[in-house]
Amino acid sequence: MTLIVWLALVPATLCAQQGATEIPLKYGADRVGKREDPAMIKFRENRLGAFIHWGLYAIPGGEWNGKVYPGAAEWLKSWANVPSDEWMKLMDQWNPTKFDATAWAKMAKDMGVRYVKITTKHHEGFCLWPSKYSKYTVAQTPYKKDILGELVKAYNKEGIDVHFYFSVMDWSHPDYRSSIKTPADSVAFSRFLEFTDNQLKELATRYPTVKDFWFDGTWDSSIKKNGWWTAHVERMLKELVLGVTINSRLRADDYGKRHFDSNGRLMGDYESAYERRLPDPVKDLKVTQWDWEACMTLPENQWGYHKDWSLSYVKTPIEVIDRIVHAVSMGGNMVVNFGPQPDGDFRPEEKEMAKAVGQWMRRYGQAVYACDYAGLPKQDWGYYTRGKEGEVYMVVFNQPYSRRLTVKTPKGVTVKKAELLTSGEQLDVVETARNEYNISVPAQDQGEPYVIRLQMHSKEGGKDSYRDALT
Ligand code: H79
Repeated sequence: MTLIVWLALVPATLCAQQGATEIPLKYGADRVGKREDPAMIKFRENRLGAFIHWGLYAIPGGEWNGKVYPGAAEWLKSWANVPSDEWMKLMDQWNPTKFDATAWAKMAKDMGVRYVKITTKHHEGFCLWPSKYSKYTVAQTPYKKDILGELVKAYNKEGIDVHFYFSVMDWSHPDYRSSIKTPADSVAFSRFLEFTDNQLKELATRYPTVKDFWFDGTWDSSIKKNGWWTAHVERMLKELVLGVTINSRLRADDYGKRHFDSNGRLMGDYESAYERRLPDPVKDLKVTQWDWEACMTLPENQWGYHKDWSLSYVKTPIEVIDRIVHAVSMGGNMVVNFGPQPDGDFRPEEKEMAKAVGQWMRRYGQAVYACDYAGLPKQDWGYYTRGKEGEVYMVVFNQPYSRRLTVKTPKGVTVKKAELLTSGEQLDVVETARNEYNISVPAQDQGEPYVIRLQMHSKEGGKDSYRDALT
Protein backbone atom coordinates (compact mmCIF):
# COMPACT_ATOMS: atom_id res chain seq x y z
CA MET A 1 0.00 0.00 0.00
CA THR A 2 1.33 3.40 -0.90
CA LEU A 3 0.82 5.20 2.35
CA ILE A 4 1.60 8.86 2.35
CA VAL A 5 5.09 8.65 0.97
CA TRP A 6 4.27 11.70 -1.11
CA LEU A 7 4.68 13.78 1.97
CA ALA A 8 8.24 12.67 2.48
CA LEU A 9 9.27 13.95 -0.90
CA VAL A 10 9.87 17.50 0.17
CA PRO A 11 11.83 19.38 -2.45
CA ALA A 12 14.32 20.92 -0.04
CA THR A 13 16.65 22.45 -2.56
CA LEU A 14 17.29 26.12 -2.26
CA CYS A 15 17.22 27.72 -5.64
CA ALA A 16 20.05 30.18 -5.28
CA GLN A 17 20.91 32.25 -8.28
CA GLN A 18 23.34 30.48 -10.52
CA GLY A 19 25.69 31.16 -13.37
CA ALA A 20 26.27 34.75 -14.40
CA THR A 21 24.55 36.26 -11.37
CA GLU A 22 26.67 34.28 -8.89
CA ILE A 23 28.71 36.64 -6.71
CA PRO A 24 32.05 35.19 -5.63
CA LEU A 25 32.20 35.19 -1.83
CA LYS A 26 34.86 34.23 0.68
CA TYR A 27 32.59 34.56 3.68
CA GLY A 28 29.21 33.51 2.33
CA ALA A 29 27.16 30.40 3.09
CA ASP A 30 29.20 27.28 3.82
CA ARG A 31 26.46 25.07 2.46
CA VAL A 32 23.35 24.96 0.29
CA GLY A 33 20.20 23.49 1.80
CA LYS A 34 19.62 21.94 5.21
CA ARG A 35 22.22 20.17 7.32
CA GLU A 36 21.19 16.53 7.69
CA ASP A 37 23.68 15.22 10.27
CA PRO A 38 22.48 13.72 13.60
CA ALA A 39 23.11 16.90 15.64
CA MET A 40 21.05 19.03 13.26
CA ILE A 41 18.29 16.44 13.12
CA LYS A 42 18.22 16.46 16.93
CA PHE A 43 18.03 20.28 16.94
CA ARG A 44 15.09 20.14 14.53
CA GLU A 45 13.24 17.30 16.22
CA ASN A 46 13.46 19.00 19.62
CA ARG A 47 11.02 21.62 18.27
CA LEU A 48 10.21 23.19 21.67
CA GLY A 49 12.77 25.17 23.67
CA ALA A 50 12.94 27.67 26.52
CA PHE A 51 14.94 30.88 26.64
CA ILE A 52 16.45 32.12 29.90
CA HIS A 53 17.33 35.82 30.07
CA TRP A 54 19.13 36.33 33.34
CA GLY A 55 21.62 39.03 34.18
CA LEU A 56 22.16 42.11 36.34
CA TYR A 57 19.13 43.76 34.67
CA ALA A 58 16.91 41.42 36.73
CA ILE A 59 17.85 43.41 39.86
CA PRO A 60 16.42 46.83 38.87
CA GLY A 61 13.66 45.04 36.92
CA GLY A 62 12.97 47.99 34.62
CA GLU A 63 13.22 50.73 37.27
CA TRP A 64 16.09 53.21 37.61
CA ASN A 65 16.22 56.07 40.15
CA GLY A 66 12.50 55.77 40.85
CA LYS A 67 11.48 55.80 37.21
CA VAL A 68 9.91 52.73 35.59
CA TYR A 69 10.88 52.31 31.94
CA PRO A 70 8.33 50.39 29.87
CA GLY A 71 10.93 49.18 27.34
CA ALA A 72 12.67 45.81 27.50
CA ALA A 73 14.14 45.37 31.01
CA GLU A 74 17.44 43.94 29.70
CA TRP A 75 17.96 47.22 27.81
CA LEU A 76 17.44 49.42 30.92
CA LYS A 77 21.08 50.46 31.02
CA SER A 78 20.54 51.99 27.60
CA TRP A 79 17.06 53.49 28.24
CA ALA A 80 18.26 55.21 31.45
CA ASN A 81 21.73 56.09 30.11
CA VAL A 82 23.51 54.40 32.98
CA PRO A 83 27.32 54.45 32.68
CA SER A 84 28.93 51.02 32.78
CA ASP A 85 30.83 51.45 36.04
CA GLU A 86 27.63 52.46 37.78
CA TRP A 87 25.65 49.64 36.18
CA MET A 88 28.25 47.07 37.19
CA LYS A 89 27.81 48.05 40.86
CA LEU A 90 24.67 45.92 40.60
CA MET A 91 27.09 43.02 40.89
CA ASP A 92 27.30 43.72 44.64
CA GLN A 93 23.61 42.82 44.83
CA TRP A 94 23.84 39.62 42.77
CA ASN A 95 22.85 37.09 45.40
CA PRO A 96 20.07 34.83 44.10
CA THR A 97 19.56 32.84 47.28
CA LYS A 98 16.56 30.96 45.87
CA PHE A 99 18.48 29.79 42.77
CA ASP A 100 18.19 26.02 42.43
CA ALA A 101 19.48 24.61 39.15
CA THR A 102 17.84 21.24 39.81
CA ALA A 103 14.45 22.90 40.31
CA TRP A 104 14.91 24.90 37.09
CA ALA A 105 15.71 21.72 35.19
CA LYS A 106 12.71 19.94 36.63
CA MET A 107 10.46 22.84 35.63
CA ALA A 108 11.82 22.72 32.07
CA LYS A 109 11.33 18.96 31.94
CA ASP A 110 7.74 19.28 33.19
CA MET A 111 7.06 21.90 30.53
CA GLY A 112 8.23 19.52 27.85
CA VAL A 113 11.02 21.66 26.45
CA ARG A 114 13.80 19.68 24.83
CA TYR A 115 16.37 22.45 25.03
CA VAL A 116 17.13 25.61 26.93
CA LYS A 117 18.92 28.66 25.56
CA ILE A 118 20.74 30.55 28.34
CA THR A 119 22.11 34.09 28.17
CA THR A 120 25.77 33.48 28.96
CA LYS A 121 26.33 37.21 28.42
CA HIS A 122 23.79 39.80 27.32
CA HIS A 123 24.58 43.30 25.96
CA GLU A 124 25.43 44.59 29.46
CA GLY A 125 28.55 42.36 29.53
CA PHE A 126 27.92 40.53 32.82
CA CYS A 127 28.97 36.86 32.47
CA LEU A 128 26.99 34.03 34.05
CA TRP A 129 30.20 32.00 34.08
CA PRO A 130 33.52 32.85 35.76
CA SER A 131 35.24 34.08 32.61
CA LYS A 132 38.93 34.71 33.09
CA TYR A 133 38.78 37.41 30.42
CA SER A 134 36.39 39.75 32.23
CA LYS A 135 36.04 41.29 35.68
CA TYR A 136 32.28 41.39 35.32
CA THR A 137 31.33 37.83 36.12
CA VAL A 138 29.39 35.79 38.67
CA ALA A 139 32.69 34.98 40.39
CA GLN A 140 33.05 38.62 41.46
CA THR A 141 29.61 38.75 43.14
CA PRO A 142 28.55 37.84 46.69
CA TYR A 143 27.00 34.67 45.25
CA LYS A 144 30.27 33.62 43.57
CA LYS A 145 28.91 30.38 42.05
CA ASP A 146 29.18 29.42 38.38
CA ILE A 147 25.49 29.73 37.48
CA LEU A 148 26.03 28.56 33.91
CA GLY A 149 27.97 25.47 35.00
CA GLU A 150 25.28 24.46 37.46
CA LEU A 151 22.57 24.90 34.84
CA VAL A 152 24.41 22.93 32.15
CA LYS A 153 24.83 20.06 34.59
CA ALA A 154 21.24 20.12 35.86
CA TYR A 155 19.58 20.41 32.43
CA ASN A 156 21.80 17.73 30.92
CA LYS A 157 20.92 15.43 33.80
CA GLU A 158 17.26 15.77 32.77
CA GLY A 159 18.21 15.00 29.16
CA ILE A 160 17.69 18.61 28.08
CA ASP A 161 20.08 20.16 25.55
CA VAL A 162 21.73 23.43 26.49
CA HIS A 163 22.22 26.23 23.97
CA PHE A 164 24.30 29.32 24.68
CA TYR A 165 22.97 32.79 23.89
CA PHE A 166 25.93 35.15 23.42
CA SER A 167 25.79 38.87 22.69
CA VAL A 168 28.76 40.00 20.63
CA MET A 169 27.94 43.64 21.37
CA ASP A 170 29.31 44.23 24.87
CA TRP A 171 28.50 47.54 26.56
CA SER A 172 31.05 46.87 29.32
CA HIS A 173 34.11 46.48 27.14
CA PRO A 174 36.23 49.60 26.48
CA ASP A 175 37.35 48.27 23.08
CA TYR A 176 33.86 47.71 21.72
CA ARG A 177 32.98 49.99 18.81
CA SER A 178 29.63 50.18 17.04
CA SER A 179 31.34 51.73 14.04
CA ILE A 180 34.94 52.07 12.96
CA LYS A 181 35.78 55.72 12.24
CA THR A 182 39.50 55.97 12.90
CA PRO A 183 42.59 53.72 12.75
CA ALA A 184 42.52 53.74 16.56
CA ASP A 185 38.97 52.35 16.48
CA SER A 186 40.17 49.63 14.19
CA VAL A 187 42.96 48.64 16.59
CA ALA A 188 40.63 48.67 19.57
CA PHE A 189 38.03 46.62 17.74
CA SER A 190 40.63 44.00 16.75
CA ARG A 191 41.44 43.63 20.44
CA PHE A 192 37.72 43.29 21.13
CA LEU A 193 37.35 40.52 18.56
CA GLU A 194 40.26 38.67 20.12
CA PHE A 195 38.65 39.03 23.55
CA THR A 196 35.39 37.66 22.11
CA ASP A 197 37.20 34.71 20.52
CA ASN A 198 38.75 33.95 23.89
CA GLN A 199 35.42 34.02 25.66
CA LEU A 200 33.83 31.78 23.06
CA LYS A 201 36.71 29.29 23.20
CA GLU A 202 36.39 29.36 26.97
CA LEU A 203 32.66 28.59 26.80
CA ALA A 204 33.15 25.81 24.25
CA THR A 205 35.88 24.11 26.28
CA ARG A 206 34.53 24.64 29.81
CA TYR A 207 31.09 23.32 28.81
CA PRO A 208 31.72 20.76 26.06
CA THR A 209 28.13 19.43 26.09
CA VAL A 210 26.87 22.73 24.66
CA LYS A 211 24.80 22.01 21.57
CA ASP A 212 24.31 25.44 20.03
CA PHE A 213 25.52 29.03 20.06
CA TRP A 214 22.86 31.66 19.42
CA PHE A 215 24.45 35.00 18.63
CA ASP A 216 22.81 38.36 19.19
CA GLY A 217 24.03 41.98 19.15
CA THR A 218 25.62 41.54 15.73
CA TRP A 219 23.90 44.33 13.83
CA ASP A 220 26.45 47.13 14.26
CA SER A 221 28.42 48.29 11.24
CA SER A 222 31.70 47.38 12.97
CA ILE A 223 30.68 43.72 12.85
CA LYS A 224 29.07 43.90 9.42
CA LYS A 225 32.37 45.24 8.07
CA ASN A 226 34.16 42.22 9.53
CA GLY A 227 32.19 39.44 7.88
CA TRP A 228 35.41 37.38 7.81
CA TRP A 229 35.31 37.28 11.61
CA THR A 230 31.74 35.97 11.76
CA ALA A 231 32.67 33.15 9.35
CA HIS A 232 35.78 32.47 11.40
CA VAL A 233 33.77 32.22 14.66
CA GLU A 234 31.40 29.69 13.13
CA ARG A 235 34.28 27.55 11.88
CA MET A 236 36.19 27.88 15.15
CA LEU A 237 33.23 26.70 17.23
CA LYS A 238 32.50 23.85 14.85
CA GLU A 239 36.08 22.64 15.24
CA LEU A 240 35.84 22.85 19.01
CA VAL A 241 32.40 21.26 19.47
CA LEU A 242 31.42 18.37 17.26
CA GLY A 243 28.01 18.91 15.68
CA VAL A 244 27.39 22.32 17.27
CA THR A 245 24.71 24.42 15.58
CA ILE A 246 24.96 28.17 14.97
CA ASN A 247 22.21 30.69 14.24
CA SER A 248 22.15 32.86 11.16
CA ARG A 249 22.23 36.11 13.15
CA LEU A 250 25.98 35.76 13.73
CA ARG A 251 26.89 36.06 10.11
CA ALA A 252 27.71 38.80 7.66
CA ASP A 253 29.26 38.11 4.28
CA ASP A 254 32.03 39.93 2.35
CA TYR A 255 29.60 42.77 1.61
CA GLY A 256 28.08 43.02 5.08
CA LYS A 257 24.94 41.20 4.00
CA ARG A 258 23.44 39.43 7.03
CA HIS A 259 21.55 36.14 7.56
CA PHE A 260 21.37 35.40 3.81
CA ASP A 261 24.50 36.03 1.78
CA SER A 262 24.74 38.08 -1.41
CA ASN A 263 23.71 34.99 -3.40
CA GLY A 264 20.59 34.49 -1.28
CA ARG A 265 21.91 31.51 0.66
CA LEU A 266 21.34 31.10 4.38
CA MET A 267 24.48 31.50 6.48
CA GLY A 268 24.76 29.52 9.70
CA ASP A 269 22.61 26.46 10.28
CA TYR A 270 19.19 27.96 10.83
CA GLU A 271 17.42 31.27 10.36
CA SER A 272 16.92 33.11 13.66
CA ALA A 273 15.29 36.33 12.48
CA TYR A 274 11.85 35.38 13.76
CA GLU A 275 11.98 37.22 17.06
CA ARG A 276 8.52 37.91 18.55
CA ARG A 277 6.96 37.06 15.19
CA LEU A 278 6.35 34.13 12.89
CA PRO A 279 6.66 33.82 9.15
CA ASP A 280 3.46 34.34 7.19
CA PRO A 281 1.71 30.96 6.85
CA VAL A 282 1.04 31.42 3.15
CA LYS A 283 3.52 33.95 1.74
CA ASP A 284 6.56 32.82 3.68
CA LEU A 285 6.24 29.07 3.30
CA LYS A 286 9.54 29.15 1.49
CA VAL A 287 10.87 28.90 5.05
CA THR A 288 10.33 25.15 4.77
CA GLN A 289 13.46 25.17 2.59
CA TRP A 290 15.71 25.92 5.54
CA ASP A 291 15.74 25.25 9.26
CA TRP A 292 14.51 28.07 11.44
CA GLU A 293 13.73 28.90 15.01
CA ALA A 294 11.43 31.58 16.39
CA CYS A 295 11.47 32.96 19.91
CA MET A 296 8.74 34.67 21.88
CA THR A 297 8.11 36.63 25.06
CA LEU A 298 5.04 36.44 27.30
CA PRO A 299 4.56 40.22 27.58
CA GLU A 300 4.88 42.23 24.40
CA ASN A 301 8.65 42.71 24.65
CA GLN A 302 10.22 41.76 27.95
CA TRP A 303 13.05 39.22 27.95
CA GLY A 304 14.77 40.03 31.23
CA TYR A 305 12.78 40.31 34.49
CA HIS A 306 10.59 43.43 34.58
CA LYS A 307 8.77 44.11 37.82
CA ASP A 308 5.64 45.51 36.17
CA TRP A 309 3.94 43.24 33.68
CA SER A 310 0.78 45.35 33.69
CA LEU A 311 2.43 47.67 31.14
CA SER A 312 1.69 45.40 28.19
CA TYR A 313 -0.53 42.50 27.22
CA VAL A 314 0.62 39.14 28.60
CA LYS A 315 -0.06 36.07 26.48
CA THR A 316 -2.14 33.22 27.90
CA PRO A 317 -0.85 29.63 27.93
CA ILE A 318 -3.21 28.73 25.04
CA GLU A 319 -1.69 31.53 22.98
CA VAL A 320 1.76 30.15 23.76
CA ILE A 321 0.68 26.66 22.68
CA ASP A 322 -0.84 28.16 19.53
CA ARG A 323 2.49 29.75 18.59
CA ILE A 324 4.41 26.55 19.29
CA VAL A 325 2.17 24.50 17.00
CA HIS A 326 2.01 27.28 14.41
CA ALA A 327 5.82 27.31 14.19
CA VAL A 328 6.04 23.53 13.83
CA SER A 329 3.29 23.57 11.18
CA MET A 330 5.61 25.76 9.11
CA GLY A 331 8.68 23.62 9.75
CA GLY A 332 10.25 25.65 12.57
CA ASN A 333 11.16 25.50 16.26
CA MET A 334 9.67 27.71 19.00
CA VAL A 335 11.52 29.01 22.04
CA VAL A 336 9.49 30.46 24.92
CA ASN A 337 11.23 33.02 27.11
CA PHE A 338 11.65 33.20 30.88
CA GLY A 339 13.13 36.15 32.76
CA PRO A 340 13.96 34.82 36.24
CA GLN A 341 13.65 37.10 39.27
CA PRO A 342 16.76 38.49 40.96
CA ASP A 343 16.25 36.02 43.83
CA GLY A 344 16.59 33.06 41.44
CA ASP A 345 12.94 32.05 41.44
CA PHE A 346 10.49 32.40 38.54
CA ARG A 347 7.54 34.76 38.62
CA PRO A 348 4.13 33.07 39.15
CA GLU A 349 2.90 33.85 35.61
CA GLU A 350 5.85 31.97 34.11
CA LYS A 351 5.41 29.02 36.44
CA GLU A 352 1.73 28.76 35.52
CA MET A 353 2.47 28.99 31.82
CA ALA A 354 5.17 26.31 32.03
CA LYS A 355 2.79 24.01 33.86
CA ALA A 356 -0.06 24.52 31.40
CA VAL A 357 2.16 24.03 28.35
CA GLY A 358 3.61 20.90 29.96
CA GLN A 359 0.18 19.41 30.59
CA TRP A 360 -0.81 19.98 26.99
CA MET A 361 2.49 18.68 25.63
CA ARG A 362 2.15 15.47 27.64
CA ARG A 363 -1.17 14.80 25.92
CA TYR A 364 -0.46 16.09 22.43
CA GLY A 365 3.33 16.38 22.10
CA GLN A 366 3.27 13.65 19.46
CA ALA A 367 1.92 16.29 17.06
CA VAL A 368 4.82 18.63 17.91
CA TYR A 369 8.12 16.80 18.57
CA ALA A 370 9.89 15.68 15.42
CA CYS A 371 6.98 17.02 13.36
CA ASP A 372 7.16 19.19 10.30
CA TYR A 373 5.26 21.13 7.65
CA ALA A 374 2.51 18.85 6.30
CA GLY A 375 2.17 20.34 2.82
CA LEU A 376 -1.59 20.79 3.04
CA PRO A 377 -3.47 24.07 2.47
CA LYS A 378 -4.17 25.72 5.81
CA GLN A 379 -7.76 25.65 7.13
CA ASP A 380 -9.42 27.92 9.66
CA TRP A 381 -9.67 25.35 12.48
CA GLY A 382 -5.93 25.37 13.23
CA TYR A 383 -2.71 23.78 12.03
CA TYR A 384 -1.52 20.61 10.35
CA THR A 385 1.74 18.95 11.28
CA ARG A 386 3.35 15.88 9.79
CA GLY A 387 5.06 13.19 11.86
CA LYS A 388 8.17 11.25 10.92
CA GLU A 389 6.19 8.30 9.56
CA GLY A 390 4.27 10.64 7.26
CA GLU A 391 1.20 10.68 9.51
CA VAL A 392 -0.74 13.93 9.54
CA TYR A 393 -2.03 15.68 12.66
CA MET A 394 -4.75 18.27 12.79
CA VAL A 395 -4.29 20.50 15.81
CA VAL A 396 -7.68 22.12 16.36
CA PHE A 397 -7.61 25.55 18.00
CA ASN A 398 -10.91 26.90 16.62
CA GLN A 399 -13.91 24.67 17.23
CA PRO A 400 -16.55 25.43 14.54
CA TYR A 401 -20.31 25.82 15.13
CA SER A 402 -20.82 23.59 12.06
CA ARG A 403 -19.14 20.80 14.04
CA ARG A 404 -17.32 19.96 10.82
CA LEU A 405 -13.65 20.42 10.05
CA THR A 406 -12.67 20.79 6.40
CA VAL A 407 -9.65 19.00 5.02
CA LYS A 408 -8.48 19.60 1.47
CA THR A 409 -6.07 17.14 -0.08
CA PRO A 410 -3.84 17.22 -3.13
CA LYS A 411 -4.83 15.42 -6.31
CA GLY A 412 -4.91 11.66 -5.84
CA VAL A 413 -4.80 11.81 -2.05
CA THR A 414 -7.76 10.59 -0.01
CA VAL A 415 -8.57 10.71 3.70
CA LYS A 416 -9.16 7.18 4.95
CA LYS A 417 -9.60 7.62 8.64
CA ALA A 418 -9.65 10.28 11.35
CA GLU A 419 -9.23 9.56 15.03
CA LEU A 420 -8.70 11.48 18.26
CA LEU A 421 -5.09 11.23 19.30
CA THR A 422 -5.83 10.85 23.00
CA SER A 423 -8.70 8.32 23.07
CA GLY A 424 -8.53 6.79 19.61
CA GLU A 425 -12.21 7.73 19.10
CA GLN A 426 -13.04 7.42 15.41
CA LEU A 427 -14.47 10.51 13.77
CA ASP A 428 -16.80 10.48 10.75
CA VAL A 429 -15.13 11.38 7.48
CA VAL A 430 -17.41 12.53 4.65
CA GLU A 431 -16.21 13.31 1.15
CA THR A 432 -17.91 16.58 0.22
CA ALA A 433 -16.25 17.23 -3.13
CA ARG A 434 -13.26 15.94 -5.01
CA ASN A 435 -10.26 16.30 -2.70
CA GLU A 436 -12.38 17.84 0.01
CA TYR A 437 -13.54 16.19 3.23
CA ASN A 438 -15.57 17.04 6.30
CA ILE A 439 -14.48 15.54 9.55
CA SER A 440 -16.85 15.55 12.52
CA VAL A 441 -15.60 17.10 15.71
CA PRO A 442 -15.40 14.71 18.69
CA ALA A 443 -18.70 13.82 20.38
CA GLN A 444 -17.49 15.27 23.64
CA ASP A 445 -16.16 18.80 24.05
CA GLN A 446 -12.42 18.43 24.61
CA GLY A 447 -12.19 21.68 26.55
CA GLU A 448 -8.81 22.53 25.06
CA PRO A 449 -7.04 22.53 21.70
CA TYR A 450 -6.96 18.89 20.62
CA VAL A 451 -5.38 16.66 18.00
CA ILE A 452 -6.87 14.45 15.30
CA ARG A 453 -4.65 11.94 13.55
CA LEU A 454 -5.40 11.38 9.88
CA GLN A 455 -4.74 8.35 7.81
CA MET A 456 -4.38 9.28 4.20
CA HIS A 457 -3.88 7.32 1.05
CA SER A 458 -2.11 8.40 -2.06
CA LYS A 459 -3.21 6.78 -5.32
CA GLU A 460 -0.30 7.80 -7.48
CA GLY A 461 2.02 9.10 -4.83
CA GLY A 462 4.97 11.05 -6.10
CA LYS A 463 6.10 14.59 -6.13
CA ASP A 464 3.33 16.12 -8.24
CA SER A 465 0.52 15.45 -5.82
CA TYR A 466 2.63 16.95 -3.06
CA ARG A 467 3.37 20.07 -5.08
CA ASP A 468 -0.30 20.63 -5.74
CA ALA A 469 -0.74 20.99 -2.01
CA LEU A 470 1.57 23.95 -1.66
CA THR A 471 -0.26 27.16 -0.93
O1 H79 B 1 17.85 39.29 24.02
C1 H79 B 1 16.62 39.75 23.54
C2 H79 B 1 16.66 41.21 23.21
O2 H79 B 1 17.23 41.97 24.26
C3 H79 B 1 17.53 41.23 21.98
N1 H79 B 1 17.25 39.96 21.35
C4 H79 B 1 16.34 39.22 22.17
C5 H79 B 1 16.50 37.73 22.05
C6 H79 B 1 17.20 42.34 21.10
N2 H79 B 1 16.58 43.45 21.46
N3 H79 B 1 16.43 44.22 20.44
N4 H79 B 1 16.93 43.62 19.44
C7 H79 B 1 17.42 42.44 19.80
C8 H79 B 1 16.86 44.16 18.16
C9 H79 B 1 17.71 45.37 18.08
C10 H79 B 1 17.20 46.46 17.54
C11 H79 B 1 17.98 47.54 17.20
FE1 H79 B 1 18.34 49.29 17.88
C12 H79 B 1 17.54 48.49 16.30
C13 H79 B 1 19.34 47.69 17.39
C14 H79 B 1 19.75 48.77 16.61
C15 H79 B 1 18.62 49.25 15.95
C16 H79 B 1 16.85 49.95 19.07
C17 H79 B 1 17.40 51.01 18.43
C18 H79 B 1 17.83 49.41 19.85
C19 H79 B 1 18.94 50.15 19.65
C20 H79 B 1 18.67 51.13 18.77
